[in-house]
Formats: sequence, C-alpha cells, structure tokens
Amino acid sequence: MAPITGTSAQLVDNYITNNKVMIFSKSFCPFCHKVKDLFNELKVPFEALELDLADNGSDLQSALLAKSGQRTVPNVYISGEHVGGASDTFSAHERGDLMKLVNKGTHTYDYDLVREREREERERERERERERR
Ligand SMILES: N[C@@H](CCC(=O)N[C@@H](CS)C(=O)NCC(=O)O)C(=O)O
Repeated sequence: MAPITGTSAQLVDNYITNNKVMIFSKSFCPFCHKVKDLFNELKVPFEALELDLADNGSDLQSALLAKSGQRTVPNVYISGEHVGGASDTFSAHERGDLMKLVNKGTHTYDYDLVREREREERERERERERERR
C-alpha cells in the first residue's frame, strides 16, 4: 500500500487540478467564511473541502503544509497556483490579480470545450455565409 503521505499529497493535487478555484477550509473558520463569501459575491464557482469534516482532514492538512508551506486555512489555489490564506486572497483581489488568475485558463474544462465547439460552429456559419455571397 502506498504511504499515507503519498496518497494525501496525490489527493491534494487532484483537488487542485480538478477545481479552478479550490479552497481548503474548515467549517468553523471565520477567515474561510469570508473567502467563500468573496467568491460568492464575485460569482466565481469554487470547491471547498472542509478539512475538519473530512476523515483524512489532518493528513490532507499535513500534505498542504508540505506543498504550500502553509498550515492554516483557508488555503486557496486558483488555476493550479497557490494564492495563500484569506489575507493573501483579499490582497490579490485588491491588486486585481484574483480574476486574472481565475480567467487564466490553464485548465481544460468541459465548459471550455463547449465554448470551443460553439466558436467553431460560429466560424463554420460565417464560412457558409461567405460562400453564399
Ligand atoms: N492570517 C491567516 C489566518 C487564518 C487562520 O488563523 N486560520 C485558522 C482557522 S480560523 C487556522 O488555520 N488554525 C490552524 C488550524 O486550524 O489548524 C489568513 O489570512 O488566512
């Protein structure tokens, strides 16, 4: 069996890779609530994992410490990049960097593929129109 730390590190990586905005959180943490409120206000979808409610929460928290050098929650990743805690997230927002990261598009998501298909269809439609003229 793989060592627990390896598994936790992989789980953490999977959460970060599969979610454009990933918040490692604790359900009772006021800083986490503020950060989630911010993303809700910005209408940016996010995934939050409540480490205090997860069976393997403390292993994941250790894996996060090893990965990001940060032990506290919230621990925010956007487009695969470590943003940091609540104060880092609010500072990034004030600098105008938060939405840049959100829109960075380093990941391919199903909805991006849908947009890509729509764009291709519009292009084909324009092509057909040019041919009709
Ligand atoms: N300055 C940090 C404060 C975060 C903080 O203190 N979080 C507490 C929970 S409310 C924490 O992670 N405590 C350690 C723990 O729960 O393991 C930030 O801006 O994110």
